[in-house]
Amino acid sequence: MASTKTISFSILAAGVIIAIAVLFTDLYAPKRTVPVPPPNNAFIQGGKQTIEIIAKGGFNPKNTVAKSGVPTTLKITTKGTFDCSSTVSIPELNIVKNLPNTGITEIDLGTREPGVLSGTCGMGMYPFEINFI
Ligand SMILES: [Cu+2]
Repeated sequence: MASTKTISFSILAAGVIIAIAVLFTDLYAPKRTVPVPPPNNAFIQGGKQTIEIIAKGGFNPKNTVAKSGVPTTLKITTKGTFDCSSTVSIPELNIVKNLPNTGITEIDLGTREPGVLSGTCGMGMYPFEINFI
């Protein structure tokens, strides 16, 4: 009977150790390396609109709602971006731009009519959209 108790205790101890290990793994997990854009990534200041997008493993946020009829600059931030989202393509504006691996690139979008402006990475596999309303 003593051995049954010992086994039960061993199982319990193992469970506790696993639980602690899981907890610590979570606590010490590497922090997110992809920078997070502000919740509202399109803002107007002094009559001009700025849209902020982060390019790294795609474009974030993928969908932006912005105002039409306002001169607009697209501000793309790269941070250690070595994938193909370091090239941005906006076909409607005939824009293909190589971004620095780390830095900020401003692209003048002009004053847009209502509608969706689409962009992609250099290879066309990471899409993003700006919906001008
Ligand atoms: Cu791509």
